[in-house]
Amino acid sequence: MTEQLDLSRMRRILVVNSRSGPAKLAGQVMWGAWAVASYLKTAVQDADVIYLDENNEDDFQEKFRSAVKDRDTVGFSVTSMQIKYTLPLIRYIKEKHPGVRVITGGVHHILFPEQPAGALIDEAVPYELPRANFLYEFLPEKVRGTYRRERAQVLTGFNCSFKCSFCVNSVRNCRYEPRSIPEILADIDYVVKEFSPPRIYFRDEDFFFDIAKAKAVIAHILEKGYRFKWEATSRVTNFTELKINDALLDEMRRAGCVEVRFGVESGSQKTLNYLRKGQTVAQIKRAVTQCVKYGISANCSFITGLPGETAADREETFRLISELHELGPLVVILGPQVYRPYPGGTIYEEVKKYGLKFPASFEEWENFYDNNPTGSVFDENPSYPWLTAGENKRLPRAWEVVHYGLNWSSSSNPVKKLIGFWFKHAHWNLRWFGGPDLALFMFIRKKLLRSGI
Ligand code: B12
Ligand code: SF4
Repeated sequence: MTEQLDLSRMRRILVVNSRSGPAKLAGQVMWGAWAVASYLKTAVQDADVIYLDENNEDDFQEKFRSAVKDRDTVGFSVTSMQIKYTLPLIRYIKEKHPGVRVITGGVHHILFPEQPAGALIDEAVPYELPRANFLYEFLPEKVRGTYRRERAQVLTGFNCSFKCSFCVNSVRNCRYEPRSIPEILADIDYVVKEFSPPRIYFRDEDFFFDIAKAKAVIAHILEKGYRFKWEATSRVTNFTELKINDALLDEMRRAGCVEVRFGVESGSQKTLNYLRKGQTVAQIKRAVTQCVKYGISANCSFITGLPGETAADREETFRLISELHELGPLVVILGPQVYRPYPGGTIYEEVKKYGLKFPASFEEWENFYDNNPTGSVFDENPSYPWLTAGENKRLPRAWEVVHYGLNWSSSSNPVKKLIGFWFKHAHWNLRWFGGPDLALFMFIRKKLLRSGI
């Protein structure tokens, strides 16, 4: 297989990123599709490239139908959850404009290179395209608004060198690839000048993996006197004397760092080893404590409901959550989310042995997530064979108790604090992930969120 896309037959190109679920992810940056549009615009001679992201367009269908009319090639970026929304667009092209060449690429094909793409697709690309600079002309207006009002994003690195057993990166068999420092600094300068964002998220699987790059970014922010706040993701193992030591933490704080995100995952060393996280509970505690010492928020995400995880392992996770929460309001807990067997990682192979069936061709994925909770951010009603009926029912409620109990109990808003106090003492401390009060609260909460309150 040659890992090179034939660019000679394309010039008038449309790059499409469909939605991935009933709700659009408005304001989110779709890096894969943006990377593809930027690359094709740079690499194809005299290219005329249109970029459409359904998440960020109000009248997407009309725009899509109008754009496709005079294109020679349409490229779709697809994760598995997008297939349901991508296939109808492809069918429309094949019906109305059969001469247009349809190419699909993205994470789904990288994860399932052997699966037949079907007759509707002219070429399925199971590898990464080379990456050019991200061209801001393709950034949708809705995303620009988010950059101005809330938070901009700057991509500082691709992929990851670790091989955690639940993570897609272990399947991609990739290595960490930092973007070059001049490219990153130029991006920061551009974003500041163009959007004056109050906050920047440095998107990277591990911003501090390449510590020279992280230090260059921090020095640049200080030197330029930029006032934006920023956040980044780190492995807890970076918090050592040689990497993120006290001196660097002090600089990070002075440079506006307000949040570090950690994939803590579990408080059980046995589970951490099973996940091949390459981190210890002691390292987790040290990293979070160090952030708090320097006034930086530590966002800690957790996972539960894994095959082989016992009640005792789970209790160790719950105890670690409590212990970190007690470090104060700078500690924010995300989850514990119930493990979702997205394709990828060695655990995915393991769960298939429990009898979970996954589609065998591109088109079979179309309706796979309709009655399957694994596609949603928080699983509402899983029925995993490795969990008991009670666990399947209660564990998905744990994050609600943690968020509206522990996190809200640290809030400065008196109403949230009161609600937090209730769920912390009446539910979390008793490990009670259910009850009519929680159901009623979540019902009201969802209604309010839907109406934008
Ligand atoms: C950042 C990120 C996000 C961001 C941005 C997503 C995006 N589409 O760019 C946000 C927060 C919005 C997000 C949301 C979601 N994400 Co996400 N996300 C990631 C993450 C961590 C990195 C992706 C990234 O930015 N890579 C950098 C870009 C440049 O690389 P790339 O996307 O792979 O694109 C390259 C190639 O794939 C190829 N390519 C891509 N598109 C195309 C198209 C054509 C035509 C061609 C030829 C080539 C090609 O060339 C590109 C350049 O080299 C990955 C994990 C990972 N390491 O992949 C998960 C991941 C992609 N996300 C995942 C999921 C499940 C989701 C959500 C469904 C979560 C949810 N329930 O809401 C949504 C849906 C996203 C969507 N596409 O609509 C899964 C997808 C699993 C799967 N089977 O497909 C992943 C793999 C994580 C995981 N392990 O579960 N995500
Ligand atoms: S979970 Fe984090 S550290 Fe592990 S492979 Fe994935 S991105 Fe890398």
